[in-house]
Amino acid sequence: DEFALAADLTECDREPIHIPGSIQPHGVLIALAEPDLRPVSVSANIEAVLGLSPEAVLAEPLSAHLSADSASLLRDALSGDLAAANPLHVEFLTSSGTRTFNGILHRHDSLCILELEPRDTTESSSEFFRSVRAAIRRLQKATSVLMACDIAAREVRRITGFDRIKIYRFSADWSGQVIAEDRIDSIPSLLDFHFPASDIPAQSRALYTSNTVRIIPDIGYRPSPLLPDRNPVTGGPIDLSYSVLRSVSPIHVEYMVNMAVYGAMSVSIVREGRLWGMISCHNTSPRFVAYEIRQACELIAQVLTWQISVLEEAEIVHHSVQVRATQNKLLHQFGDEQSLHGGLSRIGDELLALMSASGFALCGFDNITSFGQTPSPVQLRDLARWINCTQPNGVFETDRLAAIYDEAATYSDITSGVLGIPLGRASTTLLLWFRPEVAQTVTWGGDPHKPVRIGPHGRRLQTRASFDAWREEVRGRSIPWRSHEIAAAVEIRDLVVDVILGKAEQLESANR
Ligand code: BLA
Repeated sequence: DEFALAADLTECDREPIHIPGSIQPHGVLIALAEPDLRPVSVSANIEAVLGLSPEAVLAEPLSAHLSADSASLLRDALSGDLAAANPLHVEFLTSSGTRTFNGILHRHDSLCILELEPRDTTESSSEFFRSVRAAIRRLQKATSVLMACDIAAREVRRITGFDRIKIYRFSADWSGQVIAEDRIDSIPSLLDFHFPASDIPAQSRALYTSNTVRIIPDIGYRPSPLLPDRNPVTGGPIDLSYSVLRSVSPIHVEYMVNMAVYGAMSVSIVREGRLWGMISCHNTSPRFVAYEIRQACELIAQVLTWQISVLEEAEIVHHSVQVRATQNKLLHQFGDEQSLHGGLSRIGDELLALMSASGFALCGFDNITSFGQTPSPVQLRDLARWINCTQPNGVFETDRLAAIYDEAATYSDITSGVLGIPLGRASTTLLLWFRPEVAQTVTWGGDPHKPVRIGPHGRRLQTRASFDAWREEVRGRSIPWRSHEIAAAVEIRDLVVDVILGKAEQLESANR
């Protein structure tokens, strides 16, 4: 059974979260077969919400329960651009009169799925539009990725009213970090908090890449089962990948309860088809936000994605300008400096800053220059010799040296990451940059002594335990070298070679 499978935390990736067989009960789900829109499955709570028994709904075409306008609205939506039609105002005829819902309609796996949610009528649409426009304007003023994320967090909080908004960013290995936050004072901060990839398992990330907004209005809900949970076209369970009411993994519910979060929403940030991050919203009490507001948040996430793309490009351009400046400085320094080692030492700070490195070394055959945090000269010589054997002539790059080079185990905290560039094809001289272990540079903001009630699935489902798991995972690992950084290191090497050649020519002509 699914729950037992989910309960084994080593199998997180295998929980089939897209076919839970149930929904969250703040709305009603009706699965319809085309072309006559005959209901084939309905959530059990339809009885409590609409006073209609599931059997009665399953017995007739849906139009029997809708106003004439709603029935034609539904037909029009299905023959046109479905996604653009949502939300549909659906009028349901019940024994106690007409009830209007936000109808959210999609087609998937040979079925039409209609989900009915409460409507929000508190704000006028022009007011709302103004508010969203203001958010987008502010976002467009951001001048860095972090600033854009800060603004997005603030604007999403303003529009939704959640207690705490976090922007998570995924790393290349799918672990993640909270990089921006906006919150009320009484809820703890999770800013800078890191978590392991397994906290948001692979199948969840895949789902969040295609279905980008989800809401859990009340963590304490009782799931409402689909009757029956069977897709008559495929013979399998009903696939809720694109549903807005899909029941949430019980494992994740426990995680939220352990965090004292009782209402949540999250919006994916998808950049070039890859999940870049998430806007995650928490509330200490249950909270529902209407579909229109979720759409606005989706729009904000979209604008944020564009801003991130533009600003990341700009950051790379800015970096290459800095590379150029460092090169010029290097050239200048060498004008009145006889030795390569001396010249490099003079621009040590730039060489480190440019590569976000903590140490640098130039390891020649019988001469080593180093500055910042590096292994000892003896260790450096051994390391250079080893790199020259393992990777002769090429760029050597790792974010976890000790995993491939045993000797580094004793100093892996300060030099988990190494970037090595040989001076030339026939040269054993190496330019080496070092980065520290990433866990060393991060501190945990939460209170480890705060008592927490441990749920049926144990301690692992707590932010503190999950932070510890992340620390274990990244032991001996640095922040990886990015391609534009490696390119910059190669450019610095090329310049160093030019300088050496220039000096050689000068010497030659002086000797002639
Ligand atoms: C989903 N886990 C998630 C989501 C987040 C996290 C953000 C997306 C759903 C949402 O928006 O709430 C993780 N949330 C965090 C973390 C923090 C946070 C780390 O606020 C820290 C501040 N989760 C686990 C383990 C498993 C697991 C060990 O920690 C594996 C069994 C599973 N997480 C899990 C699953 C989902 C999930 C299955 C998908 C939930 C769903 O959509 O049904």
